[in-house]
Amino acid sequence: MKTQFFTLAFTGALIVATGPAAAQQMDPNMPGMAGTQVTKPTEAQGVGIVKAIDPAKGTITLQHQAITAIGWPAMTMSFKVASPNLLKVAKVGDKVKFTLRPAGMASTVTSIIVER
Ligand SMILES: [Cu+2]
Repeated sequence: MKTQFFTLAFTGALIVATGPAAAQQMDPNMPGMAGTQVTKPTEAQGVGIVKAIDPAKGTITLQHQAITAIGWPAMTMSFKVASPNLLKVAKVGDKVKFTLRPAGMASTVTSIIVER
């Protein structure tokens, strides 16, 4: 597509097309979608560093920055993942963007994008 034609003519108006909407694609394997119609956000975006990956438990430990959408401070914690495949996306030490389904300490990570 040639939609970025003449972008330079619009000084300072460059629009980043990879905002939150881009990260809200559903994982077709995402379980538990029924009964999640609540008013608080059903997804939140975070950024962090991978500290550990545990395929046996199906968890990833992230040192994440504050996630203001759900009122979380920065911390290091482990998350369940929506699919075991998510544990293959990143390795310890990677900086990642991730999407989570908030549920306190039982929150589930539903997508991971490695930032290189
Ligand atoms: Cu946390």
